[in-house]
Amino acid sequence: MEAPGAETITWEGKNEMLLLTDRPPNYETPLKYFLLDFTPNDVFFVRWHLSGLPSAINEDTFRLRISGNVKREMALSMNDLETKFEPVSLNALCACAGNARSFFDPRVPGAQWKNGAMGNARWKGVRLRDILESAGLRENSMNVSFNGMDEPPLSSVPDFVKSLDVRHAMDGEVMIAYEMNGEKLPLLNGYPLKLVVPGWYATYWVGMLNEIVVYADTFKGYWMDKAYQVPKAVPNGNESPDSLAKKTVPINKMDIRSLFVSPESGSIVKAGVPCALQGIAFDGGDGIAKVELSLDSGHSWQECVLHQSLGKYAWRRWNYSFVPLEGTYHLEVRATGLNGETQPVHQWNRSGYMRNEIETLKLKAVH
Ligand SMILES: Nc1nc2c(c(=O)[nH]1)N[C@H]1C(S)=C(S)[C@@H](COP(=O)(O)O)O[C@H]1N2
Ligand SMILES: [Mo]
Repeated sequence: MEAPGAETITWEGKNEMLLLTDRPPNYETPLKYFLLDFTPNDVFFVRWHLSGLPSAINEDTFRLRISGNVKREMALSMNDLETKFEPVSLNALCACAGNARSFFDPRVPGAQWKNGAMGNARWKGVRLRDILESAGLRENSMNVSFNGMDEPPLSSVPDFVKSLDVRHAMDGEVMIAYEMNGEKLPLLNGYPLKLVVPGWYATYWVGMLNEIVVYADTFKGYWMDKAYQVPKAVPNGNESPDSLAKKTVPINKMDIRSLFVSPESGSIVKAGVPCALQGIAFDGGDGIAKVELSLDSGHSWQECVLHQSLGKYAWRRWNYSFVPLEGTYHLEVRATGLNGETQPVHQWNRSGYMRNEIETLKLKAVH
């Protein structure tokens, strides 16, 4: 397997990203950008499943269509969305379910992401609820599906369509974003519209969104029923390679995770001089209670300093300073949520999803 991140590319307003694949475009954000509260659009990770992407979209003729089990079918222009509905803003982390997949042991197939398949952004748009209310949901509605303008390269490949339960779609938090960090979305991040599903993995954040369909029954499709499945009712999507879970469910809320951002693992630091460790932590929206660091491979833990919250669906930065003695360090970091959840010491699943095993950072301190 080719090592990910071997090459850097610039394309369509993107800058200095790590290239995983070219067609479809899959680019990873270099870790150093996670020292910022918000991930700049020009280095925000890119993940597409299908290579049939439009190379340009005309904002004047673009329409978002709402159909199916509704009283009034609608075709909304960008101007309709920006002027006829109340604008809302939200800080939220968009994290690929397969982020950090390359660290699973034994290795699993799929895009070999390191930690850069995520980004924190300020999203602006309209509430999905407001759109569905104006279309008028019929009472027996069950599921709502979301489809973008990307297309399969071959008719044998299923189109990328995701769905949510109608109650989730109507919770007032799920939004249709037309801005990201104060600008229009980059084409490669789903211009002109991206579904924002706060606290849920990015597979639901359908980009280039142009079709919403309401169902009176359960939506069925490859990307809900076959792909993005995780072991049922098991914390952290855990299973064992030699006894795979028999029951699976569609992946959903993000589990709790913390990681090191700086310095990078393998760095050499100065003994006797304060070493500033920095990182981030996040969960599915219940909130981070504490982030702790261990200098002795998990025997004892010290609390890190949490930076100010950017909102419950955003990541939370943390830092910790210590004075290393000469020698080798295996540092560990773990987050605990307000809901009591914390990170596992070991974790694995066949598809490499929801990675949140406690991370180790190796440092060498020299005089
Ligand atoms: N239309 C469409 N939306 C999509 C996808 C896709 O392949 N097609 N991939 C999803 C996945 S798996 C992820 S991780 C996020 C990535 O969003 P980004 O490209 O803005 O980083 O988009 C989601 N939305
Ligand atoms: Mo993803």
